[in-house]
Amino acid sequence: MKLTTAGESHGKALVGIIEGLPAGLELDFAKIDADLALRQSGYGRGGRQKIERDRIEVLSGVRGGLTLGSPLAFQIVNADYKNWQNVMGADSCDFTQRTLTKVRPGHADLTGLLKFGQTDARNILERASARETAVRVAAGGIAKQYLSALGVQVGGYVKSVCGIADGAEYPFEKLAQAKSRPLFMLDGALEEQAMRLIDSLKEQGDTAGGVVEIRIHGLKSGFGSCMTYGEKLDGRLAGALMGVQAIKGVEVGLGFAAADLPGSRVHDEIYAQGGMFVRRTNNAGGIEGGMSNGEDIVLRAAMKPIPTLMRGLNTVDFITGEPCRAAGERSDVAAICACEIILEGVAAFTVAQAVAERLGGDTMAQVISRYNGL
Ligand code: EPS
Repeated sequence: MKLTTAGESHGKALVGIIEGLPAGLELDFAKIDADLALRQSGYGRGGRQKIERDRIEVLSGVRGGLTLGSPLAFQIVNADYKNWQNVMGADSCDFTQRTLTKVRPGHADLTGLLKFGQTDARNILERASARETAVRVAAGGIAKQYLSALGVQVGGYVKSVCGIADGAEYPFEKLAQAKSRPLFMLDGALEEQAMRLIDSLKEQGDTAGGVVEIRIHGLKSGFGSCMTYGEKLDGRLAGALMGVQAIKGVEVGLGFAAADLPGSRVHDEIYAQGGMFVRRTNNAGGIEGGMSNGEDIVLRAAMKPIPTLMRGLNTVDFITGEPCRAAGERSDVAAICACEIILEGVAAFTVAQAVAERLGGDTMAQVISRYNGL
């Protein structure tokens, strides 16, 4: 299973193509649109989300709600394109409009300009923009439905916003409640503090990041492999999550905390119970030897603060070489809720890939029967 994405932030549309889906997977597009709406939501988002109403429009690979086994192509139209046609038009455009040369520290602007031999960071930022993640949410929504047919669920919540951290652990069933909250946090008092912090950062023209926890629930053991490094499920998930804009760190299970503890307090002891192997803790985060072990897969990812600050950071104009403040037209103060739903989708797609590699299957019925036979 493979996903290709295309599209610029203010171009006509974002596009995705998924190859390798089996035939006969029933798709509920309303659920995918619900995830797309969640990506646009959350306290601290900026003006762009008032313009867009992201929806998946399937172009090929599905008939009457059932996949055909052919490449599934889809688009998410950029409503803002009508305001940018003269700047972003593929056939003709005005290169003197909406140029960006006051390169933003922390963004792709400067390194992208140097690498691709450009003079206007518009040619870099349009693709580097996190708007591309809408495609990964839609593809992740399809992967969630593939996994759901096998009884595997994906959930998550926001654990911290700019240092305001929830140290509690929650059962998987509780995580869904986060989606109806303003910052996808599960502790109301901490969430309130985080919202006030976002308010004050907004006043100061500043931005915030945070930490998100993602869980995969109900996956049988043995997905991924200990035999080759490229097949290790933890490596693949970490790589996929790190491939999302603004992610600077990923942990599995105890993660970095495991390095500070003796082995006796880290490794999940194994017991026999009713003819089954069971563990009473899940410090490994559901992955041992690069393979799922049947426990919840627990991933945490750190999102850096958004690099477009309305107050501007010190930088240098790429063309004049003069010191200046970095560009900042409109931006999100925090996009941690978007990050949560994006990472759910990316994790779901990565697990679906591992399932498809192990089980194959031309039809969804074959995939289900092979999974049930494990
Ligand atoms: C985004 C849309 C963009 C940014 C954001 C993600 O909107 P705008 O038209 O205001 O640039 O808000 O892009 C970035 C974070 C970035 O680094 O470029 C979206 O829909 O997610």
